[in-house]
Amino acid sequence: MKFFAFWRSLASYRVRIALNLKGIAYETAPIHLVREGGHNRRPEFRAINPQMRVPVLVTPKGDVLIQSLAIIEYLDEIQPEPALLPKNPVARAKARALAELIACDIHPLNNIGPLRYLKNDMGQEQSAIDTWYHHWVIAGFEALETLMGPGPYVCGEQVTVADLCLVPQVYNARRLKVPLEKFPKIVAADAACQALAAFDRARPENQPDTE
Ligand SMILES: N[C@@H](CCC(=O)N[C@@H](CS)C(=O)NCC(=O)O)C(=O)O
Repeated sequence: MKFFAFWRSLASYRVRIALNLKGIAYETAPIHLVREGGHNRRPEFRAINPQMRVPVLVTPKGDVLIQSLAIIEYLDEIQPEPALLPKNPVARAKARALAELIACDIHPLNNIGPLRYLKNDMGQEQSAIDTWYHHWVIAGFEALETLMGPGPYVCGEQVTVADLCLVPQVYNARRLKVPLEKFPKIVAADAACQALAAFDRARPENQPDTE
């Protein structure tokens, strides 16, 4: 598999964890999201993903897959073990809900493209952008912390797609200095995941394009 990604992209990080958990071999093709306005905006990458975002996974047959949650479900279907969704339909819906809380409701508000737009096109000061970032992460984490059970992982005993979304989001929150003391369950689930080799290998600092 060929994996277009950026070392500190949260959506790429989610898919890397899934690839590692499943033991699926892949080759990273780094796409720098910052240099020269973002290499994701170059015509050659736009031809691969018209959305100009990472991650993109290209299968051995040449199918081009975008959107981290769709890619993770694809990986779960071609390589069912270890399962990233519980078997029980209600538990499945809950795992998907917590994954989406992070991936659909927190992450898009603090993604590099929208933040760059706030700064460059809307003339916002960096301090206002930082306030915006913290506000949406904290609002999402407050809800998540309330919804989470006792652990050790986001949805209990099984590592699910929700953990694949949580760990990158916590990494980013720490990088941007969001205080996490109010979120003991989130911090504990992150630590439980980090203890697993598949999560460790997926860390941004362990990637070939890390800086
Ligand atoms: N919903 C998408 C989000 C993908 C996404 O926004 N990726 C970011 C990096 S985490 C990106 O490529 N941003 C480039 C930009 O916004 O210009 C997914 O889950 O794959």
